[in-house]
Amino acid sequence: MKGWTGRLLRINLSIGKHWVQDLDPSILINYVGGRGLAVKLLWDELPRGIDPLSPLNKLIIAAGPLTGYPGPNTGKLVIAAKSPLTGGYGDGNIGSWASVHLRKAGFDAMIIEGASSKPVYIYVENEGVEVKPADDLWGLDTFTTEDKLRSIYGSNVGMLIIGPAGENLVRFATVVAQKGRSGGRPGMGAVMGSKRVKAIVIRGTKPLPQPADQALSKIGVEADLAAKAKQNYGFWLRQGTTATVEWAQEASVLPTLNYREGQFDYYDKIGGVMVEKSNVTTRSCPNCVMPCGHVVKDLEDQLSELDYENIAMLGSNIGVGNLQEVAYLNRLADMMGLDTISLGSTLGWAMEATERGLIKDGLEWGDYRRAAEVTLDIAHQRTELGRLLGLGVRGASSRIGGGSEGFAMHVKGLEVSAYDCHAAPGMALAFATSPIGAHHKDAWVISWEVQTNRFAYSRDKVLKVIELQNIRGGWFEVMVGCRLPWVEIGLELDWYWRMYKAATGLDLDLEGVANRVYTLIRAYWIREYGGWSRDYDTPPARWFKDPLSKGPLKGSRLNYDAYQQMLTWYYEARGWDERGIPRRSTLRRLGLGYVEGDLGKVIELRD
Ligand code: PTT
Ligand code: SF4
Repeated sequence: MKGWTGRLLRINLSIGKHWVQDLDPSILINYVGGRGLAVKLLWDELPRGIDPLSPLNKLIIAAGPLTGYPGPNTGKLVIAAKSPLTGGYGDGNIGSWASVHLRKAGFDAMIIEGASSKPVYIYVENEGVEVKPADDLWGLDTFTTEDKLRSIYGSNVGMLIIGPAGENLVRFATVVAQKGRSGGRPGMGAVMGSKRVKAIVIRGTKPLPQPADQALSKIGVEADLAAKAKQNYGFWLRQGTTATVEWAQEASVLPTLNYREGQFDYYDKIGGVMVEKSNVTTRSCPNCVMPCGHVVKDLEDQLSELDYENIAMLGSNIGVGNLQEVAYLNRLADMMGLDTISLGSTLGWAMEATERGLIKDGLEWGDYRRAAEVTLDIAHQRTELGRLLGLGVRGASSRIGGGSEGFAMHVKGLEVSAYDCHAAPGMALAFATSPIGAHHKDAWVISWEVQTNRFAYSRDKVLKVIELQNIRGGWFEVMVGCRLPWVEIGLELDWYWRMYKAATGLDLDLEGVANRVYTLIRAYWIREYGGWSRDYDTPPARWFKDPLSKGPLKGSRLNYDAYQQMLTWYYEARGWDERGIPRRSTLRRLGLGYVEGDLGKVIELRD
């Protein structure tokens, strides 16, 4: 195979062995890499119903056929496992030199299985694997851990690290790289922690696999130049994703006070303009043509790398209207290895529960100092409150009850990313049908939606959600490059098809791959949940029940029946029945007939 290394590195910590396996070419063609390869491996290898934090879970680290080659933003990887936060399929997409080094070590993917009895870190240098004691690293934050490992291995390695949150199995612990890249929202850091792996350090010294066409480098360089020539490029370099704060305020979708409102009085104190003024440097993933990591100094004069989601969730959503305070909370999350979206949502939920008298000695809106204390408490699991909130909003609300489920902002257990959907039914559908829970990564339909008829519950909107899911979740997550050149500055998708063809010699069947991957992920959830309900594909109750109380869209809320109609259209277009279960005919058409047996054991399949 051209473009792929065609090899997988498997490390079993329980038996202390590792070995290299060839990847079946038909799997690479049909599932490509990244998320596609990950879900295929998890479906095939995980027994049904395992505890995600047991040694039976497997952590998949997967690159794709363009990873590392010259071209726009090819330095990312997917990290996936059965999620301890949702109980379904979980993944994240992280920028790290580990992606390029993995491929230069000769692998498209790596599986970590079993568990070590003691804290360890893993060092991979080409085929050589060493599992080393990590007693002196265990308990350290991700920044200190990176410094210590760099003092041993130098700068020419890639690293994936967990913080105390991952060690303590916090359900929304992530994996961190480069002191500010964080991936694996649905608890991939906790899965790594359950295996007692503090860090993975990779050094690859081999050439990347031969592409099918030597013109690949030329196409990649031309694509980089085309990105730099885009009209929006200069503005992007100044503000990156943080400009979304002002846009979200204008569109009344900026999550505010636990998604009660879509506008925040102090948005301009935490927005893109403020970030631009405060910026001290910019960071990026490998091979990035348009760096988006805007670094500012926080309250303690330390560096903190900001993106839109961090600002909205640790700012407006919890009532903090000061950039240095937001940056401080963000840095703590990065050091602890906590997902900022889930953290901001959980803190917002706890603030509302405190206000309603459901939590004693909780925390007040806007109190960043208490929010910082609680963040550290969650990461270290010190008190009852920290342990409660470490479960995420679904777990915490089901534990304390009292109606708190009604303001727990999640879908399938994953906290909603930073877009309020009281007046955005298309985005609500995108969150509710995202294959990992309420993440925006699969379909950020909201910018299109607010420019068109945002109040419509139309079939067109449903088809737009699917179109975006297939490109974003079904292409960028399987090829594993960063989608921002396309989304944010308008780089044409054709560049990616050309690069894929030059790397692999194959024409991309986008629809086929995306539908196959989406349907296999759906099958995985059904197998793990032991059935399915439309409620799982329905957004949080708050957006239906509690209208916006102020702003230009005052009174707006979602219509439940109209939403359910959209969901029915969604299922039809995906070839799933009205319960949300893939039809037999769909499974067979997509080459997924092999799941029928397992799926048929938990639910009746229809033709
Ligand atoms: C992503 C999610 C996002 S999406 C953000 S900000 W965003 C939050 N960032 C966090 C952070 O930082 N620290 C922290 N402790 N937790 C964080 N949680 C949140 O994680 C990220 C960028 C961004 S910035 C976005 S939109 C794009 N996401 C991509 C994606 O999902 N797929 C893809 N093919 N390309 C993408 N490009 C962009 O990558 P998750 P990263 Mg992230 C400080 O991982 O789990 O998907 O969650 O990986 O390297 O940090 O890049 O306004
Ligand atoms: Fe990484 Fe941002 Fe560049 Fe994408 S745009 S590759 S997320 S630095």
